[in-house]
Amino acid sequence: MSDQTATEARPIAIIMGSQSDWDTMRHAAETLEALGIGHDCLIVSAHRTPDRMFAFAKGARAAGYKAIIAGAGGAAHLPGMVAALTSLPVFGVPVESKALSGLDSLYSIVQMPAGIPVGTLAIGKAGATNAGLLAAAVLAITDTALAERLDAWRDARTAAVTERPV
Ligand code: RP5
Repeated sequence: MSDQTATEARPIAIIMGSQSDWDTMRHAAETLEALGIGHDCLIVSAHRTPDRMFAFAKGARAAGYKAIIAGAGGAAHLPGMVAALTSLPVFGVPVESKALSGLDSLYSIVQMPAGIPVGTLAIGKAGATNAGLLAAAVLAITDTALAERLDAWRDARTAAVTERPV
């Protein structure tokens, strides 16, 4: 397999500020897996490993990624910092924090000044899952087979809704 083929097989990067974010961010990974979308999962901390963050973000497009899902909690500057360093789409997932239940994470990620966008999802598992779906939707613009899988995924959720509670 050539390098080109290898990078095309992993179009989404899921990054997170800490190992402790994985319990949330794994839902983004599981969603991509369910849709057959290759991805890398990396720990990239804006404040503990700033050099790693810089290298990742500056090299992300050349590495073949098409979009980045970035999760962080507390003073969650990772998505915004990465968005400042690459023009790839960045989807931010606020991880639920202990002290402020993720409101701090949400405000840190969503309140980007005009000019550097971060598409911000809901706090926690729902946000991570939806980040995976949103990244899939971006890829599906130019991938009809993926668009069909995405529609099938959604149809299955619709079919699972019973008319009455059980
Ligand atoms: C952030 O600080 C991480 O994204 C994580 O959500 C939070 C706490 O990190 P740990 O102290 O658990 O490593 O950088």
